[in-house]
Amino acid sequence: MSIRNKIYFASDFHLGVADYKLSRQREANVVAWLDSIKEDASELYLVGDVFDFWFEYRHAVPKGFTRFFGKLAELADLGVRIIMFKGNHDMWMFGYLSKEMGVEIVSDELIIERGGKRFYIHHGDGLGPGDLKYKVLKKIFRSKVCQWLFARIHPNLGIGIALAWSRRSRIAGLKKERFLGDEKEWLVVYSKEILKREHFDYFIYGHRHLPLDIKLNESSRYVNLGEWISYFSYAVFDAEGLSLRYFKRND
Ligand SMILES: [Mn+2]
Repeated sequence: MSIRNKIYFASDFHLGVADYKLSRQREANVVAWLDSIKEDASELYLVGDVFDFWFEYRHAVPKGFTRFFGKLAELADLGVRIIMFKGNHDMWMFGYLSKEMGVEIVSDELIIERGGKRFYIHHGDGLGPGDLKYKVLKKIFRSKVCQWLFARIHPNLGIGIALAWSRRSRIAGLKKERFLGDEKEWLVVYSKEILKREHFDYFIYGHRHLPLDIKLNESSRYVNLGEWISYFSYAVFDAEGLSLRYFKRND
């Protein structure tokens, strides 16, 4: 009988980019990682942009990701609680993953308390100063009417357009992000704003595509989960606290 005493966090696998072959390699890394945590994980938080594009139609879902889904289902069946956040690339999850494997879907932020610590978790899109263009787009993307209209387009065309759009994004270039400094890192700014009103021990985000572990004050940290094209980064919380790690396959 294994002891499930660790909580894992990862984000931005962007399954689907940059092409089929690269995506399958990345998927294999993700699956190896999931396999390595399946015995001691109590909870798994996938903090957005797991897919480079995902849209659920009433009776159809995008092709691919079979090994990922298989491993995720295995974890779910073993009793690991799986929580998936909507990212800016894959916010169109409407219940398929919940029905198939009990995955809990989070639309925006999630506040949890574990081991006496308070966590603020969010994919990280549309927060903090700037990026007005995306903030408007997010309203459109999240609108029920627009989603209904998009679902009326034949999937071959709809998914085709979405993939073409998605592959013009930052991550598709496979380039590493650079740290901007505390004042310009918008999720640092955003977290510090929240701390003025409310205490959190940990702020956990994805979206930035850069693994970060930044001290915000004496008792708060901002951890960015990075991405899985260059870093294979994730965070784990256990009796030792929260730490940012890098997965290395040993096969
Ligand atoms: Mn992303």
